[in-house]
Amino acid sequence: MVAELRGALIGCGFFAVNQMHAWRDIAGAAIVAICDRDPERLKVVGDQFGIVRRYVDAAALFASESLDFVDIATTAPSHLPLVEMAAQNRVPAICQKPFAPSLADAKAMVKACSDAGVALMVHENFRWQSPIQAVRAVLDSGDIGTPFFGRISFRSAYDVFSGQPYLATGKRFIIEDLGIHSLDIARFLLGDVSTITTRTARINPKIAGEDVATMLMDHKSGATSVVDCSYATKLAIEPFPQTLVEIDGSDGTIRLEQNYRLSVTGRNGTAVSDVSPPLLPWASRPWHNIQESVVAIQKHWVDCLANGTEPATSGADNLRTLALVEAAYAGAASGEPVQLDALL
Ligand code: NAD
Ligand code: 89Y
Repeated sequence: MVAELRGALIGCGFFAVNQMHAWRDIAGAAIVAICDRDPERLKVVGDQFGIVRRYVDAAALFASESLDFVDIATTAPSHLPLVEMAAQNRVPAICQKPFAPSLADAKAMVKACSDAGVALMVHENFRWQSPIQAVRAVLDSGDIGTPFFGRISFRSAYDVFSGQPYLATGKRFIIEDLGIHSLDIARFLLGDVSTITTRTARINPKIAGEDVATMLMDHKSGATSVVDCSYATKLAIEPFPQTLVEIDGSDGTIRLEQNYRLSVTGRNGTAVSDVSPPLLPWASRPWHNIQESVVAIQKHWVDCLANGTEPATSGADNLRTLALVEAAYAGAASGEPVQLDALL
């Protein structure tokens, strides 16, 4: 029998609870220690998941534990020091999104892990949602031919501030927090981007950052996409946290619509299917779509460590998604299109 990988979780906040549930579902890895600088969060998560080895200081965690990986679930400002600490201790690391507050920090993390010869994966989980994987599978089947247009859309009025109050206070909001997933999905479905043009707005007067963003992208493949996201869109049926997708190809179309309805028109006519994610035993609606993707990406990490392969959302890959975020903010400020290659 292959020994279980010994992991530690750093950051026991709002979202980390999903990661802890997911680790319990995954064979081949277990969380043996946890760390949070807030003793209350350490106790809540430690008690809930029966983890006795607890640390308020990440340096003490690395000094005392023998680890096969660390799962960093803190917010972005702490990612650089924590990933660098993992690299210094030769421990492979998963790092939550947004990878970093700046592309320079992200590049430093990629370099630190590469120099240390340890794997680094960004927990960019939205592309692992089963409805998004279903869209990718249709593209791979060739049924709609060559894609020339895409729309990745996330529009909602869900109150994300009650669970994540820090989202209301930062100068940057929707592109960095949520649009980052949509931009990554656009890359996943249509490939890398050469140019992005962005418009933003703040509709909710109680928050500091932008809550609406519309981005037009030129993909290197020749396809054009629109990535639009909003937390100021009040709809008859609240779709949170569904990403809707439209792709037009030379031979047909894909539509991922509300309620996980997938409609594919291809060479052989139209097929409609329900691609709803399963409701895992520990999951709760409407978060179950995201929760299932957490299991999928963490399984992928375990497979990559076992096989020595690079994660799909490695640190190096995620530089291209984070560059889109930086370019979107720069373009929103200037009103001009921004070239991506100059940033990378
Ligand atoms: P949170 O503030 O609830 O939790 C973060 C925790 O990290 C806190 O308990 C804090 O005390 C701890 N922490 C911060 N710095 C630390 C350090 N240096 N050492 C030890 N502990 C430290 O935040 P959250 O809402 O759980 O979000 C965490 C991250 O997860 C964010 O980057 C957020 O964008 C991301 N997130 C991802 C998804 C997703 O689907 N991938 C969903 C929600 C949130
Ligand atoms: O933080 C965000 C994320 O990554 O997914 C949804 C979210 O929790 C709120 O926008």
